[in-house]
Amino acid sequence: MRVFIAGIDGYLGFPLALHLRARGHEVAGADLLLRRDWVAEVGGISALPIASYADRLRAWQDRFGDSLDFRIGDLTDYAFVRDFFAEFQPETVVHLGQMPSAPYSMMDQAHCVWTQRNNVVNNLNLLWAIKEVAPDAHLVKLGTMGEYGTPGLDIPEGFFEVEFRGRKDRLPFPRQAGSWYHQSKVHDSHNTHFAAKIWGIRATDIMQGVVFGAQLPEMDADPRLRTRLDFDQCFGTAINRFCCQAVIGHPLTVFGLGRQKRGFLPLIDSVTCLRLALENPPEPGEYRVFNQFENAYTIEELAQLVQSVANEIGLRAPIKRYDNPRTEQEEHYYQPDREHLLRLGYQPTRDMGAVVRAMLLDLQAHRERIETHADALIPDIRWDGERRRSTPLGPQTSRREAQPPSVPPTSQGEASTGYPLRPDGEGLGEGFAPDISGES
Ligand code: USQ
Repeated sequence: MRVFIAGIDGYLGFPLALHLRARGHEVAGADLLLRRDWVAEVGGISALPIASYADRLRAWQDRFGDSLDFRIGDLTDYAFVRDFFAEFQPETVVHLGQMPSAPYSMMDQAHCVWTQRNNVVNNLNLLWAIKEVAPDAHLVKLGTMGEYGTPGLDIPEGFFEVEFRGRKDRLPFPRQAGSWYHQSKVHDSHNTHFAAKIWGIRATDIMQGVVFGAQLPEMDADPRLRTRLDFDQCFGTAINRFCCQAVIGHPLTVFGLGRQKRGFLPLIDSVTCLRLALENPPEPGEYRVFNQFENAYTIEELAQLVQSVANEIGLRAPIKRYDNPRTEQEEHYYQPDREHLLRLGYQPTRDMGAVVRAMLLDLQAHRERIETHADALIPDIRWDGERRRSTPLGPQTSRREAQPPSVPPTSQGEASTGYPLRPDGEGLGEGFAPDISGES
């Protein structure tokens, strides 16, 4: 199958390209390499070294014996997208080419507007290019579980039956996104659904949970084929950040109560699910929604998982609660469905601990990259628009209420959460010293 990947240089895009090519698909893709710039803009760096764009192309040639049609271009430039599609004639378009960070979009007016303009316009361009030059192509659009928010109801896959004043209908499940970035994905969902309706486009909208890890068998042969792994406040996601924190002895930064629940999945599950979606396309005009995650966990559970695996390999990994820079529910009902992908053959990775372990072992060889950018770990972008660094919460306090999370003692027998890192509760930014003995 000819597959076009928008965002082919990204955390998911490049691994997906490798995974598909290794299974015989023909792959092409576009990227403006912006992720590399954004991470630098917020003071971060990929914890695992990644090859340049040119080196990735050389590694691809060495690995597969053919060249990858990977073009640097802007998806908001319609002529670029349309001409590429006209030439390549994709049978599937996988859209991973968007600004993916909630905090980045919350930074200020310019970052909010840029995020929405970029994401909404580039999705519209892909829809128009499919309509105009590749009308039979299937769009696999990366949305996010965050589109649904955290309602007090079970979350179906996109649609639900509603009864209102004696009448019933099947309607899109309400979207209650929690950031300007997540809102951009909601707009995309509406636009994609509409395009399927009016033009007969085939579309799969993937409500993906939080991806973690950087392991994929196809990347093992050559370090130039590796994907990135970020840990900064914007582009590092929870488990990846916790693992990077653990290898440098930084406390795992649980925001607020830590009882926020989200769907999570390892990288390998993400690329496997995307492949299953594209190998099983919907009918023309069908817009379907897949919820894509391995399972739902609280942040506190994940911090504990990282801590216990880290302890097994000799890392301390204390857990610490920080005042939450986000406006989000810290304790809530969360019960999303994920049946569609299981029906297509998805077998979720069950051993999350093994993925965390592999990540920690990998990261240990690159700890100096994290240490030298440790300033990017503590968030200062706040949902209320202020820029102020989060500070550790004292015992039994949170912005919302009392109960500290029930975290078991670490292997050293210390209480592992709920106490300021330093007696004055300060630091962790410029003054952060990784080796803080006796404190958790
Ligand atoms: N969190 C912490 N400590 C941290 C980082 C995060 O407690 O150091 C908490 C956050 O407060 C939040 C949860 O962990 O409650 C998830 O945050 P995250 O940064 O891991 O992920 P999020 O901002 O939700 O966004 C990520 C990706 C985004 C994707 C989304 C899927 O960056 O592209 O759309 O996960 S989902 O979360 O299902 O919406």
